[in-house]
Amino acid sequence: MFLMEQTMRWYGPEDPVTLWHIRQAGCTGVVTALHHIDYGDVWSVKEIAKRKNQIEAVGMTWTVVESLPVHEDIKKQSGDWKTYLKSYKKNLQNLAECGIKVVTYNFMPILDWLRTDPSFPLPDGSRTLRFERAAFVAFDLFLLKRPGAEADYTAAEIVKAKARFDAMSNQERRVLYENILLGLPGDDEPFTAAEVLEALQGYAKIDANKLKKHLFDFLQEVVPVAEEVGLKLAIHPDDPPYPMLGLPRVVCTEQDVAELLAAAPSPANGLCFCAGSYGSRPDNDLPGMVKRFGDHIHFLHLRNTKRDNEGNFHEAEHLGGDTDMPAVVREVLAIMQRRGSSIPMRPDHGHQMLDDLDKKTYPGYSAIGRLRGLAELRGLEKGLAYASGLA
Ligand code: CS2
Ligand code: MN
Repeated sequence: MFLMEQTMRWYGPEDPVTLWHIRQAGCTGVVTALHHIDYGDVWSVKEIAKRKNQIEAVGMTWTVVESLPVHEDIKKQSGDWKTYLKSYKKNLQNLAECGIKVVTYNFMPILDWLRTDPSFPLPDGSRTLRFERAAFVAFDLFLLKRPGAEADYTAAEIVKAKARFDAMSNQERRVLYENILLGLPGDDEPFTAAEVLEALQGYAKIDANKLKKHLFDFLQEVVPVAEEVGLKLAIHPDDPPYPMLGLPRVVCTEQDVAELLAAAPSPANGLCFCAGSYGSRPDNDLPGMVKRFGDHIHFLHLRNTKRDNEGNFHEAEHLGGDTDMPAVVREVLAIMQRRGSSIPMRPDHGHQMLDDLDKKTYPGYSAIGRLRGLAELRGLEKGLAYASGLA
């Protein structure tokens, strides 16, 4: 019987959640990246091996690289993109040489995930990440002051955002601003408004079709390299999965996934199936997607979200929220038995709870909250396996 391989993300030696904590949570694998290396630069075999040894010294394996970032120039096909493409391929070769099997990346322009509040209080006193539509619209219109932003919202949304903004103190406005521009996970320096507007300008002529074409071109270049060196690529979906700040987002729906898989057919062209990201859209059928894309799923982020009908959502308990997690895990179990191998899984984020509340970790990457998620997911999986006669 094949069960999911349990992993957690580790941000490296600076992470307050240590490798020993991850091991004590029951993980056999670690998901990490060389966060100290600038985007687009080469990860040398020496640096990769050093990190791998640190993980193995604690009795775990470096199971997945998350992320090997794609340089903005590749997404825009501008500037030095051909040089960055070469470095990307070199990185795949170096990682494979060190025995890494799965590499996660995303193709979101400029920003990675985006929330308005990384520490939204829940009724039980724990905290979670939340996206509030009116606060986000207020940020776009009145804090960032993005030229032309009004055209992206309805009149009713603008009125609501204005009321929300007017009721905020200066301190609340500053906090909202910083929350939204937290930048990439693992990066403490928020962008300035001027930097964001300039970066957005770089995408002024890139619509969804063009960005898709750039993604497909990228895949046609890197998938054969991954296949040759025995690596699996795993693209993370866009989060939230729709256009933001006038930027196109092209990995949001089942249709997007079908197209990107068809653009470079190969088992190496795969997915990081993030239930949290896909699940924040009501039109994505998650168990169905797992079933249909099973052969291409090389990494799982199991996380739940709770949506409302105003476009807000928060990260719910792993077994709560809108996604039918038992149905997702049941499909994952079926795929693993069919493929005859385990798929690595991490609980993605967790709530801040108990002692987490007094600690500063990367947003979403608390120790106890993730441990709770992981423990519930592994219990669910074992239970389903027993019930279906697998165990
Ligand atoms: C992650 C993403 O913390 C998170 O939300 O799921 O940041 C993910 O690591 C990247 O998008 C993958 O490239
Ligand atoms: Mn994710």
